[in-house]
Amino acid sequence: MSEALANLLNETRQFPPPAELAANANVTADAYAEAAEDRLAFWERQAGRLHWTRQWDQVLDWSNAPFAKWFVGGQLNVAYNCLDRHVEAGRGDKVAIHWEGEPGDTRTVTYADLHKLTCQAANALTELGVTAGDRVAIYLPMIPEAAVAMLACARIGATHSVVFGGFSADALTNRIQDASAKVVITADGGFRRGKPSALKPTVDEAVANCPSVEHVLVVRRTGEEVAWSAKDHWWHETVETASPEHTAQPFDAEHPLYILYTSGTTARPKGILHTTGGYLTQTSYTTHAIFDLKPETDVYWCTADIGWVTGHSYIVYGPLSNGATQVMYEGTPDTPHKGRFWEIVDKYKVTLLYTAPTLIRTMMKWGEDIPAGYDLSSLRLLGSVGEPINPEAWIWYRQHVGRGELPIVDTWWQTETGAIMISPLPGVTEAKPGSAMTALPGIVADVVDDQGQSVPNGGGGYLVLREPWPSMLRTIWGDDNRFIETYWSRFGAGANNGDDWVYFAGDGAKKDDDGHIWLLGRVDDVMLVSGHNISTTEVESALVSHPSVAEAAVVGATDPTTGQAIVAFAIPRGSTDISGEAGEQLIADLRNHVAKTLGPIAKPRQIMLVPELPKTRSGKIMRRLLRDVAENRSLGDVTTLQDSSVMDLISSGMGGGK
Ligand code: 6R9
Repeated sequence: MSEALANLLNETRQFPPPAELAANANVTADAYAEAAEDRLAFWERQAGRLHWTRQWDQVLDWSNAPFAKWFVGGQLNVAYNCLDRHVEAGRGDKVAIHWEGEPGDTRTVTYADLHKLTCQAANALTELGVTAGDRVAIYLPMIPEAAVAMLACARIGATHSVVFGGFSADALTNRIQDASAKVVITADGGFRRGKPSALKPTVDEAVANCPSVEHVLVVRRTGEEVAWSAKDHWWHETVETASPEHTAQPFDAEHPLYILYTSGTTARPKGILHTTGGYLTQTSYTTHAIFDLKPETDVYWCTADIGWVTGHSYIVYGPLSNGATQVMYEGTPDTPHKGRFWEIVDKYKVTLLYTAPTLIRTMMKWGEDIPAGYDLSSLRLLGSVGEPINPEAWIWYRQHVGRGELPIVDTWWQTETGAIMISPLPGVTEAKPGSAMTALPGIVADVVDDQGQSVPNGGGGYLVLREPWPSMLRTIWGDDNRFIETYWSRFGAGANNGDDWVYFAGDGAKKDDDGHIWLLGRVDDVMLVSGHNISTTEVESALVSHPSVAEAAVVGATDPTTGQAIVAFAIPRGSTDISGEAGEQLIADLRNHVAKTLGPIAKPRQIMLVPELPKTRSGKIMRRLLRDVAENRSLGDVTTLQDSSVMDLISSGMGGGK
């Protein structure tokens, strides 16, 4: 890229924290000052929130950068921290998980229940020959056993690799093979969109090509018929009959906790490796600080899937290490009706809700009458993660879910960072809609230009992290070179540019006039139009700020005159008329609206009105596929697509185009 990303959007609204929340917040502005004074001492204090069986000798060993070691010499058990210590403190009867199955069946799982099941699963895995350092693949629906399986691995020091329940046999095979997993934990299936959706046949297909797999543990969830082989064991016959007595052994702070493959919109998936002490320290601290979690009174709900890093850090490790009560939901937001999420908030009196922009934009499309039909007065804080949240979606979320008064924490982070890195603090920050605002205490983020120079306020470029952080990835499983090349070779020491190692996040960002950070999407998605870099996020936000648009995706398509031209795909809001002439008129209005909002350079060459957008299973728009459509190419790899029929709808040109 020859110049910094264009800096077009001018959003000036700002919302201070509610006074009561600010007065009682878990974390105040002092945290920034404390961390600035001594970053390592700050993290050392956060590590002290956990139970260690051996104190560390050194907070950070960065002598072999970019390979970090945090809390060197310290020992702890992650499952002990998430379960035993709460039970030992007399909180065994506290609800850990209010589980809601898609068909409406429910389970109430207390900390004592979760502890017992995890001990049983730890014994069963040990019985099957799993020892510390072995890898276990987990391919489960959103049922409590998913958390149990992860915690049981952590308890015995096995490294888990959770694979999204929606991934194909090929994707599962590659991931099992890459990590040489010894055991797979799965289920007959789960419920999705009102129907049982089988998982076991996919595992059977994968395991046939994975000689490393010795055993398959199968949870019975749907009760559907499954094929059976000598490697298979029913969970209820193996785990639920095992001894509930199990003493957690401590593991080294740098013991591998899990591998998680990034969805990878391009190329071969990367097995991101996270370890024990630093990861738990930062996931635990951020849950406490950013969600202001009060374990005695809050009911927390993160709507992510366990197969995504958000499910790892903010369903399992962060909330459970804090002793939270949370909701876990198996299904989709529109089964059996479009009010399902709000019904759940109402039913369990959810106080802290953490979801994704894609969900919020979908709710916008369905209309505000739906949340208005439920009592959402229990909510006190809202969170967002996964993509840049467009200012209008932010405002809608605050207005129609947050009664026009709740704080929103827009949390930027990645599978690689393990935990939240940039976010408002809910009792401190005056939030701006669409901005993740400020690096957390103890985190050093910056925006740099092509040369790696920090840009001044008002400038745009690449998001980088200048100092190592506790929950950082340690490497790419089995590929240290790729780890260095992907994240550490663009700027700083790895690019032979200075002594300091600089982490390249792959996201475009800008600093506004106050120095607050705005994420602009993946660098690969930036468009180069007549020599100007334009961010897809900003054009999308301009489109979403039009009252007739619920969601938009923008790509740069090759253009003979401008190099790239902006092509937009827009989903109209619920009642919008897009037939014939009305559709043509809307398209013309939208092009002018973007030109007026951002300037003529950002006016899309073409806008297509579509019913849906292609998304990954974690809800991110797959712009790569839309580029294929915009450039009339046949579609590339669609394996990570949530719903492959979406592309047929788009390609068939529903709603027409210009
Ligand atoms: C947690 C997660 C990481 C990528 C990241 C960025 C995008 C996530 C965001 C955000 C803007 C936010 N992203 N949160 N962009 N604002 N609040 O999503 O991990 O699946 O690895 O994706 O998601 O582009 O680089 P992961």
